[in-house]
Amino acid sequence: MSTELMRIGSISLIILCVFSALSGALVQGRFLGFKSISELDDSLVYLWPLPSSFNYGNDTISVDPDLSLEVGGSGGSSAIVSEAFQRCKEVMFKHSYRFSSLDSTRKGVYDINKIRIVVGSDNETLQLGVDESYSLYIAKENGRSIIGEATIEANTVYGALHGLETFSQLCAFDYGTKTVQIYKAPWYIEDEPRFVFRGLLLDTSRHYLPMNVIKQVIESMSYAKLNVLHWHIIDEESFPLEVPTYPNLWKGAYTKWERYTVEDAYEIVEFAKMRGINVMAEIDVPGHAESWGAGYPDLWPSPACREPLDVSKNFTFDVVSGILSDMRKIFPFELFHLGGDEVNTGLPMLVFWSKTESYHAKTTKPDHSINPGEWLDEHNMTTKDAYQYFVLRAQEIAIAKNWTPVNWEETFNTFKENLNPRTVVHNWLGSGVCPQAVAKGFRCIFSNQGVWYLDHLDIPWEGFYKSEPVEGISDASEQKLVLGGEVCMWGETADASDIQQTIWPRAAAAAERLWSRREATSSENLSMTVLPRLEYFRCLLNRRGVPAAPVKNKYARKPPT
Ligand code: CP6
Repeated sequence: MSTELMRIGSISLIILCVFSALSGALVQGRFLGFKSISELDDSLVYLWPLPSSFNYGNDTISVDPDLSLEVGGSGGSSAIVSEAFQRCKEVMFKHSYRFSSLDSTRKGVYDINKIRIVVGSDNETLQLGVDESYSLYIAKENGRSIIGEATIEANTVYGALHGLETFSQLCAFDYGTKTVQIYKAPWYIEDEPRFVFRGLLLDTSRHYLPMNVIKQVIESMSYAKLNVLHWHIIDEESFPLEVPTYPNLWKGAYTKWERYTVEDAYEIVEFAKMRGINVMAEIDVPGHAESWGAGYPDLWPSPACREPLDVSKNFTFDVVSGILSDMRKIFPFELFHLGGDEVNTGLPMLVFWSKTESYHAKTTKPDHSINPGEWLDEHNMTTKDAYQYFVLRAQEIAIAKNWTPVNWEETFNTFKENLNPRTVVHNWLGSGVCPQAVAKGFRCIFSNQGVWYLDHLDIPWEGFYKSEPVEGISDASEQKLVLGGEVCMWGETADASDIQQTIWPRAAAAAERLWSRREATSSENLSMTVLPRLEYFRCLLNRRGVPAAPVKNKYARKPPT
């Protein structure tokens, strides 16, 4: 596929040269319309996600496989930059190394042999809203760039990482000349994301994911400029994380091999940071925490009723606090997800958390002088009140540890402004909660299950691409409260064997929605303007070793005429 595209590329390059000669040296890339079938491929810019603004020309320039790095600015000497440069070289020249022995005579004749990266600040703090902008200039002979150089300028190392990624996507191996080339040079790109939060959820409770798989997912996220890994570490099914303060918790792991040590978790956070990605950890309380009781059965309201967590005991909140204290040392990101979804305040809670005949019949708790049912009566609470009490108390614990709490939308749907005003409301139901949440001044994250749930295999890439996080919000100040969105890879039906194929390429469709300007992603004609670019990006993932699935079912393709 990639070579095929390259060949089409060289043929249509000739067409472009003629076209460009007629239309002037530089083409304004932002809103190029459809011209004709033969020109179509070349009228597109094969970058994913599309930068916010760019200009290009019609030169083809070659890139030296011995590309060197020159750094400037107070942040240029960071290891984050130099290691990213090495990774970038590796993926760019994967194919050319096979030919480099044939190629010694070509030394010194490449158009680009140096990349200059200038980073304004040496502050490597990676937090929500960190400046991710960059500019990239590639020219072989031009006033703004010295001969034979590509230049990346950014305010932070994280902007520089995005610039390197864009540079690597412009590089294409040409099997004719056996060199890496950049088409349509000179390039002038100024780029920044539309949303500050561009996430992917991984669920390591339903199926354990080995360290190398999590790392490969993080690496591939950086190709699509996603910047938050939402690590749904623990749920009902298993508790794989080591928590030193309560060491029996990871008795809830499936096996002793399917666990993450504290060091493993550090390693994931560090690996992600080196790629400009924050890790937002989650403990989903009180409704998705049954596995906690494997090590501490007292956390269950009764042996027969294992969730939600027992609201009546201080021990429950001691454990929540202990987990958060240990996690605070591992996860520096300001957002922490407290779950709060799918708490059944109906029949099960009424039976087990209320003072009923069946409660007393079904539970025996010799050590427990007060049962949750009596506790509800004593505190004059309904089960719904108890749910709110739990969520708010967990929020207070998280806030006291200097975290901003994120909660699934049921907490907002049920308690509205009783939530702490700093709460970030995380949408998942098809409820249109974001417009309601921002109208009340809450920030929100968009993850509508009907369009952004990767485990829903029936949602096609277009469904992901067309979903708009600020849909239904017209006020500009309210739109600003939408931090962005997140695609969710729940783990019930996918594990290490097929997770990348399930994530990609559809997560990339959402990634462009979250990065690129709204006008650029609002095309009416997705199959002409977006699909070929997404197919190219999927190929790029494959070339880089990521087993992304085909974008589209080709069986339905019309036969060539
Ligand atoms: N686990 C947790 C889940 C889901 C949620 N929370 C979920 C619900 C419905 C669908 C997919 C996933 N598996 N903890 C909801 C946020 Cl369709």
